[in-house]
Amino acid sequence: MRQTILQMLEEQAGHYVSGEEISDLLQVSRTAVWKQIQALKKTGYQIDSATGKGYLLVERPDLLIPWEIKRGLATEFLGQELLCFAEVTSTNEKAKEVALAGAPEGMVVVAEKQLAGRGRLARSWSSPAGLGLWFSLILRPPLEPAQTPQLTFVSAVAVCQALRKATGLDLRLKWPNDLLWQGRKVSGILTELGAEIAEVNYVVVGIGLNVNQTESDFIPEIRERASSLALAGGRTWSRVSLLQALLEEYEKQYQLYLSQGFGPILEAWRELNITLGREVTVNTREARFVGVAEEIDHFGCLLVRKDSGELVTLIAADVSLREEL
Ligand code: BT5
Repeated sequence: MRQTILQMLEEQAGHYVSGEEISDLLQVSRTAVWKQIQALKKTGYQIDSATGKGYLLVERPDLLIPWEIKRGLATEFLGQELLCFAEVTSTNEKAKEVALAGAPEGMVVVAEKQLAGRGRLARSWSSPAGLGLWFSLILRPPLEPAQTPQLTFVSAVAVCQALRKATGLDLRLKWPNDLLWQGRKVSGILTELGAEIAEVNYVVVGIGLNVNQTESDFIPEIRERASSLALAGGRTWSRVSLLQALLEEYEKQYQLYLSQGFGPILEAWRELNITLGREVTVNTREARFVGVAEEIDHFGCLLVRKDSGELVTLIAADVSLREEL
């Protein structure tokens, strides 16, 4: 009922819709309509009510709810099914749970706030309420498990392209999964796999994006190294519009990858990255060394040339660009 009312108000954008018209269409009392309008206002919709005229939709809230996200979302399958939470431990955890229970490819889990957002290697990901996008995609790609690291690049390219187009900001990628603005981290991606030895069951791609944080919204531990689109652009952004842009671009890049392979993705990644050709400091679980980031191989591994001339292949590591130190 609430959605129908919103739809009616939206169709008459700029004009009042009478309570009578709504109650006639819905076959409910005027009081019932009034109650629904109050509920919508409480959710954050700005609706003006004028005696004798009816109701006017003034402004929609930037809320991560299915009705808002799906409105005008131009994807075939990605995000057409949504699970939205005000609060969740981690959208990746939720997504894995529902993927195991049979959720379809393309389902997206979104939260306003994560209580235990995660990065790689059990690190934590700060996800305060209402300021960013914290969401996970469920994919069921026809891939072998060994190919799935390539999806991190599909994701990185999709996120970077979508946000560059939507904001006009010069956002760049750092191997393997960081989106940076002027050297500061704006977004991170956590890809998790559920697979048999020869077959992928599901892939969950978790994306965290800082949108409207000011400097003081960041916890002290990351304040120096993190940024948000608001800080970068000097204005706030609609999270709903950004999420739509991200899902649309992601679907496009994912389909390109499935039909044409890793080549075009890697090419796009090369264009957007700031790691290759640079002197880097590498931290792995076992070692720390300096070298030059020379190339990305077909599995997404980074090849780093040490000063000794030895070429090291990195599957997972933290890489900092020398200028950052
Ligand atoms: C990542 O890990 O960058 C992957 C982050 C993925 C987060 C999403 S949110 C939706 C989904 N659900 C989850 O639970 N996770 C995914 P990593 O490369 O390991 O970077 C983690 C490091 O980034 C931390 O150790 C901090 O130093 C820093 N960090 C934490 N929160 C941050 C934030 N909001 N912005 C920038 N940096 C942050």
